[in-house]
Amino acid sequence: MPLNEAVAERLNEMCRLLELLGENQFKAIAHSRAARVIESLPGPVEQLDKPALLALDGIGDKIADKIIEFCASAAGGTPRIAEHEKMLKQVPAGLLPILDIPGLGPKTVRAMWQTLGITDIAALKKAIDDKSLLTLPRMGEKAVEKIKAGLSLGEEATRRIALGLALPMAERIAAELRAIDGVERVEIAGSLRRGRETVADIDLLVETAEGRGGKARTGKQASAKTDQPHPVIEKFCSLPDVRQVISKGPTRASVRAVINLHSGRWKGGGPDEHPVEPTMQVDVRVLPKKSFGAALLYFTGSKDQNIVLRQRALDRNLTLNEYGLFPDDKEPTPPQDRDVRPVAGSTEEGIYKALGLPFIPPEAREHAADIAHFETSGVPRLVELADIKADLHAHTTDSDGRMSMRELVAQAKSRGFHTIAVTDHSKSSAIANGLSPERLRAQIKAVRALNKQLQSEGADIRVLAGSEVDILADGTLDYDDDLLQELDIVVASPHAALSQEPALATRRLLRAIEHPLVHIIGHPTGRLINRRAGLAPAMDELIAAAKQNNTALEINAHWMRLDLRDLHVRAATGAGALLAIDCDDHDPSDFDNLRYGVATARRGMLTPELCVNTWSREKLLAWLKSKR
Ligand code: DGT
Ligand code: CA
Ligand code: ZN
Repeated sequence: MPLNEAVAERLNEMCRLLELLGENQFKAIAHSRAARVIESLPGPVEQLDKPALLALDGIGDKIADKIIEFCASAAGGTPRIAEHEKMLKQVPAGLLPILDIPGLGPKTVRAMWQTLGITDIAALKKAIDDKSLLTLPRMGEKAVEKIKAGLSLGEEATRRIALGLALPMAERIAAELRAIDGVERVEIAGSLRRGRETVADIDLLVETAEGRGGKARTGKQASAKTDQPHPVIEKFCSLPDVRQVISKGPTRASVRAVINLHSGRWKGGGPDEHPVEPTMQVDVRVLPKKSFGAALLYFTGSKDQNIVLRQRALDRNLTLNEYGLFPDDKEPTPPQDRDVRPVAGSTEEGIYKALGLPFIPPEAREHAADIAHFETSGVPRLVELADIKADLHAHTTDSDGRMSMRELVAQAKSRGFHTIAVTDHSKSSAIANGLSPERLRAQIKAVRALNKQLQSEGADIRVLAGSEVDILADGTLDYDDDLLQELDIVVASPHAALSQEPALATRRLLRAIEHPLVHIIGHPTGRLINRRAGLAPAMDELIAAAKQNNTALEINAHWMRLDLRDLHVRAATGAGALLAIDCDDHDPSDFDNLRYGVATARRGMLTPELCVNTWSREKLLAWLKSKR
């Protein structure tokens, strides 16, 4: 593996150390610039000699020497840069994570260290609590609040990875596992299968052909110390994306593997903002067919529902574990080790059935108390990807999108939609090239013309003239009513003033919900996962108003947003309010985020009836018209 990433990582760390040591700022910046240059090199950095390095834009004499020092020592097994090691000795190790806290710059961290002796996060928290942090120059209550918010966001960001980063990564690894000889089936389990907005790790289950080591390796035999790792486990541990093997046993392994960051809007969701190559934990377990369903059920969780299921089994004189559902004969040794014939085990459906329960979709497996409810009332028919027939929030090149109106229509059509709304930004969103009233009027004309043309082409898709109009801080909208009235659809969204007081936020959003010309409230809180908390309005009041005014609340499907979040969707569906699942498309690939929105909707128990995107075109247009 080329050393480019390792070199870049080391240079970035040197930049941070230089900043902490209060050295010349230009020297620090030179290191991070060099890191970027090395990162984007097309070939291995270790093959470049000094003249070749110096020929690169952004690499000077001293840094070139350090890169050569690093590569030469790497060849001997321990890559090192003497100056880096010298600096490491001068800086307490606990300071580097403090530098990772969003909103904390090296100057402040250095001041904390030098004047208050803060050398790790625990000490920083203490200084916040006992208010000694306030004694630093330029450190007021506001700044401390910001650090506190950054601390909790930063902790969350290093702990849990966004769904939209973890799922593609899990799918990639699953595909690599499926290609291994003897692998019959691979499934994603854990919180990822339940569609949580963030996950701590990736849990994968692999079914191998019976007789190829599958049967003999479950249960007690597997724990025998002499047992060698299953060939699939060995292959998994040596996949190219694996950076570290945490543990490896006969039928299971834990590794850290590389997270592929997205290149589009919002690259990361936390870990990408760190210069170090981001990785996350992946757990793999190898199983035989006969217990695959039991393992899938167990490792999908949630833990809370597992506990209820196990108790239900005991109440029926059965034992449920990750190997199967067995008759409970009260023997001390686990039934799977005595070859007791299971009641069920190869499928989840079989186990639910034997426990007298309907099949519970993974997204509905979060809360323990729901099981009793599903038993008596059944599981509602939750919205599915295939139900979605319209996207009602999309941008074009007229504002900050990357698609023309034509391209937008082509994307929508290819996904089987009957309707697509053009909702570019309004004038206050200046950085997003929001439309002036004149430009919007011209766009409305263009939409009408495009519809005529599509009709003459016989294309079965309708384009709606719309806007994503800013909800200003006081709850008024960014266009006059007579202009809004001309639009087929109005999505009203908050974009600025997102740290406003909850009471103000509630009033602001209520005004927009009650506005007679508004159809949908776009990303109602404006939060960004792991990055920005967003508004914290009284959600029950918003939901009640949305229901009363027939206004839909959006589940923005972008994995950085998922706004409304699952719990609020659940409250909204419980109250019978309308919801929209929209991709807020800026780029063709944004349409692919729909599945994250649908997962969030399902976690919120959303049924097709309450989801405007599933309606027929006639029903959808009638609703839109009702607000004109
Ligand atoms: P995460 O990883 O924090 O995003 O959430 P999960 O739910 O994926 O949790 P994880 O990876 O620790 O465990 C995967 C599943 O395994 C979990 O959903 C339920 C099951 N499980 C893990 N530990 C226990 C346990 O102590 N008791 C029971 N009943 N089930 C457990
Ligand atoms: Ca997990
Ligand atoms: Zn927006």
